[in-house]
Amino acid sequence: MTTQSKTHSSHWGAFTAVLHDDKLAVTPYSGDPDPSPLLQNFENVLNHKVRIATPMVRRGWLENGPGPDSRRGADEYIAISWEEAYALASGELSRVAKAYGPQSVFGGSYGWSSAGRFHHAQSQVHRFLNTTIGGYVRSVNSYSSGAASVILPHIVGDMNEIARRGVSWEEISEHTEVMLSFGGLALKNSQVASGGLSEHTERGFIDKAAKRGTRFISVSPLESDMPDEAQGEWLAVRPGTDAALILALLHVLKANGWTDEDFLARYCVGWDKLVAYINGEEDGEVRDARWAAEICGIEAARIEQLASDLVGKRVMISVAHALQRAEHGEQPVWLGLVLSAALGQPGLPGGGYGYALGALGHYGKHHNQVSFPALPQGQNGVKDFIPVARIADMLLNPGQPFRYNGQTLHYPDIKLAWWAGGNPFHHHQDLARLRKAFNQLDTLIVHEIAWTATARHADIVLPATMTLEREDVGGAPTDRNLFAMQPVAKPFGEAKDDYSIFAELARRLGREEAFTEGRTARQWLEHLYGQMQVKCRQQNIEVPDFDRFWEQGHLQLPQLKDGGRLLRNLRLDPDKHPLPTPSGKIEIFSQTIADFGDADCPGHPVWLAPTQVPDAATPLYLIANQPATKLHSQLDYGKHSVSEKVDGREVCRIHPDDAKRRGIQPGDTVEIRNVRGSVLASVDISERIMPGVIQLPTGAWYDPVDPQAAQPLCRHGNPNVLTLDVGTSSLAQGCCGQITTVEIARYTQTAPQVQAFEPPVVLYR
Ligand code: PGD
Repeated sequence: MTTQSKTHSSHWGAFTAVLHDDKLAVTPYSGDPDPSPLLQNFENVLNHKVRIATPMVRRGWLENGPGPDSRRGADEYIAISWEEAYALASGELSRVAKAYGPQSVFGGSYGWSSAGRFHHAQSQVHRFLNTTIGGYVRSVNSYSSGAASVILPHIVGDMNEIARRGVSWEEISEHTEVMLSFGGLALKNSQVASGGLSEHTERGFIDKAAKRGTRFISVSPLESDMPDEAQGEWLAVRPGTDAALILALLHVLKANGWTDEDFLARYCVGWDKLVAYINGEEDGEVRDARWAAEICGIEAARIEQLASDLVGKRVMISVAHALQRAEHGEQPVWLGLVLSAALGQPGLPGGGYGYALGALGHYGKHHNQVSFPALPQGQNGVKDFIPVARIADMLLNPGQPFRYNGQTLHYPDIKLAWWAGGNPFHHHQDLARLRKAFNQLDTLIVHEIAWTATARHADIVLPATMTLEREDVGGAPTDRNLFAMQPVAKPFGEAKDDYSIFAELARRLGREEAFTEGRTARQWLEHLYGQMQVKCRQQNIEVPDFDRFWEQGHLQLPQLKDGGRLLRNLRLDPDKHPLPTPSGKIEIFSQTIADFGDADCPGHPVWLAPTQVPDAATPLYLIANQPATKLHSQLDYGKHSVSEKVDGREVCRIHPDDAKRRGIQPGDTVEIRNVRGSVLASVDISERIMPGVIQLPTGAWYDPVDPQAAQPLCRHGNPNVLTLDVGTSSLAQGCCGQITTVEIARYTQTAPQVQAFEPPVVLYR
C-alpha cells in the first residue's frame, strides 16, 4: 500500500514522504538548494528492531524498589502495559515530591529532541513538572555553547546578537575580503539547525564569496573543516591553542602600529590592560609570535605573515563552537572579538566578528518578522540549577559547593531524574563516571524512540513516537518556511507522543487541566498557530487560516534583514546605542569578571595551558567533533549513518606518519585508549589531519562490552568514553568534550561485533 505524499520537517531539512508498504521514500523540499544526505536516515528507521514497542521497567528496580543501583546499564527489562507504567511513574513522582520536594527532581532533560514546535520533548517535561509538582531542578546553557553563552554577555552584552543575529552570509558574500575562521566552517555542522532548516544556503554563499575573491583561511587541526568551495588556506593549529595564536596576532599588530587605536578607544574598554599583558608587563612573558609558535605549532614567520595579511582589509573573524568546548574555552571566544576590534572591523559591512558562524544552520541567516510561539512551560518554583554539563558532578556530590558566573552555589540532592528528548550517554563526557552518577539516583525515567544507552540505564522506559508518527508544526526563527508536519505512519507498537504520556500522568496526579488546559495536541497546534496569526495581523502579514495551512503543507514568512545590528549601531552612535555591557562598550577588560576573583578566568583574556596535553602514555590529541552522517546520536541506526561505518564501527582519522609509526594499515580495527577507558573504531589514514592528532566523531551509540567495568571498552566507537568531565572554567562550567589525549594501536584480537542496535534482554510476561 502506498500512502499519500505528506509534508514534514526535521532539524536537517524539510521534505515530503511517502510510505510504500513498510518503506519510506523521502524527497527533499524542492526549495532547498543543497539538501542534506541526513534525510536518508529516515528511510529505514520506522520499524527498526531497536525501536521500543511497549513500556518497560528495569528488573532490579521492579524487584527491589527505587534506590541507588549499580546494575543500571547492565540489567534486563520487563515489558509492561501502559496502565502499569502510568501507575509506576506517577506513583514514584508523587513519592519523591512528597518526601523530598520538587528540588529533588532533576528535569533539565537536555537534548535536541526532534523538530516540531509543540512536541518539543524538553518543553513537555518542563511543563509537566511545573504543573504537577510545582517545579524541578533545571539546567542552564547548552553543550553547544556552554562557555560562550556566559562570557559573551559580559564582553559584548548579548550572545544572540553576535551569533544568530550576527553578520549575515549574504553580507559576507558581498563585502568580506578575508574570512578568518578559527575552527573552520564545516558544512557538516551548518547542515543542521534546531527546529528546522529548509534552505541550506552556506555552500552557495561561500562559493559566491570565493568567486568574488574572498580569501578564506581556516585555522584548525583538520583540513576538512573548510568546504572545498571556499578554495581556502589551511593553517594547522595544535588543538586547544588558538588563544595563544590570537594573542600573538595582537602582539604583531600592536608592535607594527597596525591596530585601529581610534576604534579601540571609542568603542572598547581595557585595551591598555591587554597590551600590558601581551607585552609581558605583568609577568615578563612576552606573548609574541615566537612564544605562540612553541604552543600552537605554527611557525612564527607564518603568524607574522597572517597578521599583516589582515591589515587594511575587510576582515570577518569567526570562532566555532568547538573551540569553546574545551578547557578555558572562554578565551578564544573573547580573543576572536578582541582581534576584530583591534582591526577596527566590528560594524563595517561584511566585517567584524561572528561567533559560531557556520557551526549551525541558524547563524548568518535572517530572522522572521514573526515567529511561531513555543509551548508555554509554566512557572518553576525551584530556584536550584546547574550549568548543564555539571550533571555527573551534581549527582555524585550533593550539597557540595561549586563556582558559576561569579557565584558559589551548591549541588542539590537529586532522587529522581526525568529525561525526554536527550541522550546523555551520547552527549556527556567520561561515560563510566556518568554511569556511576546515574547509579546514585532512586529512579531514572526516560521517554525514548529507541534503545539508546540512556534508555538502557532507565528504570522506567516510556516508548515515544517519532515525528513521522504524529502531527506538529516545524519552524525556526531563522527559517522563513513554516511546515505542517503531517503524520506519515502509524505509531510504532504502542508508542505514544510525549504530550499524551504526560497528559495521562497529569490526570493521575490530579493536574490534568493545569497541564493540558483542556486541549488535545491538534487543538494546541491550532491555538499556537492562532497566536502567530494575531502577531501577523498586527504587522499586516497575511497568512492562511490553520486548515488551509495544514492542507497546503507550508507557508512562507517575511524576514528582517538586521543581521549585525548590535555592532553596526554601536559604531553609528555609541551614546545612542551603547552595548548592554557595564561600560556600554566592548569589554576587552571586564571589571565584573575580574571582581569574581576566579584565577581560571581573569578580567582580560589570557593564555592558560590546558591540563590535557600529550604525554608518554597518551601521546596524541583526540578531536571528538560533530559527526557528518547524523545529528549527534540521532538515528545512528539510519541508512546513511550505517552506510558510512566500516565493519559496523565509527571511523577515526589519523595522519599517515602516526599510522606508520604504529603499524596501522587502512581497514584495520584500532583501539583508542586512555585512563578512562577504550573504544574500538575503524580507521581512515589521511593527510587532511595534522600529525599528532586523531579524530573520532561523536554519535556512535555507546556499546560497552562490560557496562559495569571501571574502564569500559566501547566496541562501536563512542569518544565520550575517553573525554574528561571537567568544566571549561569556574566562570561558565561549560562542557570540555572536544579535546582529550589518547594512544591508538591496531586491535589484534578478534574484534567483538557491534551490539548497539540490538535491543536489551526483554522479558515478556
Ligand atoms: P541527540 O542525539 O540529539 O543528542 O546531545 P543530545 O542529547 O541533544 O539526542 C536526542 C535524543 O532525543 C535522541 O536519543 C532521540 O532519539 C530522542 N528524541 C528525538 N525526538 C524525540 C521525541 O519526540 N521524544 C522523545 N522522548 N525523544 C526524542 C547533543 C550534545 O552533545 C550537543 S548539542 C553538543 S554540541 C555536544 N557536542 C559534543 C562534542 O562535540 N564532543 C563531545 N565529545 N561531546 C559532545 N556532546 C554534546
